[in-house]
Amino acid sequence: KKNLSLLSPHQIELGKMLLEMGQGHLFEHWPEPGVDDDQKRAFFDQVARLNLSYPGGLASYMKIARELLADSKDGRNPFDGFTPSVPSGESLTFGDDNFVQFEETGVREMQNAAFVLVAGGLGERLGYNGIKVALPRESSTGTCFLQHYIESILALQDASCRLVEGGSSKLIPFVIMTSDDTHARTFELLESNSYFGMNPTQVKLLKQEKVACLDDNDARLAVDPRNKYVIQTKPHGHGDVHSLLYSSGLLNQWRDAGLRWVLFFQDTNGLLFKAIPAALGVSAIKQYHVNSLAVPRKAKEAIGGIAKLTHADGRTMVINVEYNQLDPLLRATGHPDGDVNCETGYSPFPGNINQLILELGPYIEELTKTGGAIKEFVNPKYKDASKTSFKSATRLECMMQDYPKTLPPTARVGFTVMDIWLAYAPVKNNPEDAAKVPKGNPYHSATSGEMAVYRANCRILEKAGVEVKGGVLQVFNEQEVEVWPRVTWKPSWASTFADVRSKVSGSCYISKDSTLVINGSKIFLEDLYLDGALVINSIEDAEVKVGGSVKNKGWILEEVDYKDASLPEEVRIRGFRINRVEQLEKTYNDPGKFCLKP
Ligand code: UGB
Repeated sequence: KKNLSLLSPHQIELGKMLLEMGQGHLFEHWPEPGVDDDQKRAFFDQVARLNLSYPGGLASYMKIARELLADSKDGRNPFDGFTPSVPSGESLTFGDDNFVQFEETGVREMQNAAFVLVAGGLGERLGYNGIKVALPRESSTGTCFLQHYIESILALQDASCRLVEGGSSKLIPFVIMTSDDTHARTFELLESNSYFGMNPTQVKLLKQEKVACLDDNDARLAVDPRNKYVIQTKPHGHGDVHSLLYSSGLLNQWRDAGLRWVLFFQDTNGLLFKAIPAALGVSAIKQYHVNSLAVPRKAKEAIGGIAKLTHADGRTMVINVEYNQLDPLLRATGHPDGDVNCETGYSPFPGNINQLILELGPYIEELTKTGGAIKEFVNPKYKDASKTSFKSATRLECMMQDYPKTLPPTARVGFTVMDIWLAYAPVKNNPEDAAKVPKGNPYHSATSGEMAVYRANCRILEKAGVEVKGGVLQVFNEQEVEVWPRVTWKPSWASTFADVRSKVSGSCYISKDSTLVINGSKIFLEDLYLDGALVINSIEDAEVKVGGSVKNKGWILEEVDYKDASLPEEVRIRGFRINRVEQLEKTYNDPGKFCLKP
């Protein structure tokens, strides 16, 4: 009470709220006025921030925390009363007529889309020191994830404009959710690279705040061990994206601008944009309010399973069951073996890759009711079986894919299953953990992520009629991966399978150790025989026909030791580097038509 004179009326209100919520311990050590006054004020600044950034404020946070902590202590799980079954969704096969149709519809709809990248996570499992979106997606060109994402969105923007008759050149909005851990470095990466060609007005960074940590089952707020005037905080999870979008006012702006779709995606999936046009086509044709992208899932793989949950009272929902919850849920509902593969060699539950497509109108309607609050969970690590104290402070968390949990039964919630090789290759695990992944399960490492890009590009070329040699098994960082020719192209070269088909003709061949870098949009491969490395750079107005026979020593993959500290971290985590021994590189910087035929 003696310290009240230091505080503004708003701070006094916040103090009262904390006392009423049983948080008196936060002030117990406070000395007389005149000592540490600035720190006391800073404490209330932090309380005000925590209060403002949580839907319903801190009081609501503590109330929900007590309920969830009590449930956790009693061993009650969020799926109590629900029985899981395998849901039915749209299943697409790359390249067939159906797929091509969905892609075309998707590209048309891009004019009405906004993209949201959740990139607030530090990627503790990967253990990389930088931000994950700055990692190269592949090391042949060194293009980082963020550049690839931006160029993919720009390519879709242009493609949509070309396809829609009289289409206006609408700029697709791009939001990046950052956190204190990633914000400054993400901004810096954009600024120092001129936003990778995107108009800076298209890009908005929304920073998520951390939430207060909790010391016990009464949700007593944890004091930071390093500073008694600071409440300890931890990340709240990717589910924050919904409340941030809502409070930013962007959703209404997008609706007023005539947009219809919001596409959410994660930080390190180098294949994702190969799946996006078709997935948006599914949303549009099936009129899904919510469409989650999925791939066949290996049992125990660290991706959530999409399940239909039916409650004893008749309620049903199609929702992600997170990977750590799927096994216990199955065991508790009559599946004694838990999360196991079925006769297909995969889990019967499709794997959630956390690419969500939401229809904007119903999304706004829902958020108007919820403020963007997402059903949370708590995962305390208890000291012992009495479940009364924690090993370290815990906090509430939320996931963006839990958005459908509050939707009414009338909501159209669906999902779209795509081939793994086409749609999903995240970079999440460090080399040691990746090497321990059970045989046959995906590594989700920098090594597998890069190899998957080459494999997907080669397979797509094969489908378009190119003869490609490859698929040789090789071990890097103790992970056995398929090695294909290092084929990369700019998103402006092809956003869809139809684009690839229109750029490849005649009889083309690529040998197994070749590299092909297509760095331009109007490059046409015709009767090309490639056995080596070929790099073609061209400006937008140069049309280049590439054929004939290209033979040279090429670019060689050299194994490196991930423990070799003399190498950059980006290289070490892959277990290989590229030795550019010899290549044919041609650059076309003038407008016109050209023919390369060595
Ligand atoms: N992220 C944030 O932006 N803020 C945060 O506070 C935390 C994360 P992880 P996770 O598809 O591979 C998810 O850590 O959470 C961003 C799904 O829950 O890579 O273990 C972060 O930057 C799971 O169902 O993954 O698992 C990153 O972009 C499954 O689908 C994203 O959120 C799995 O991803 C995901 O964070 C998957």
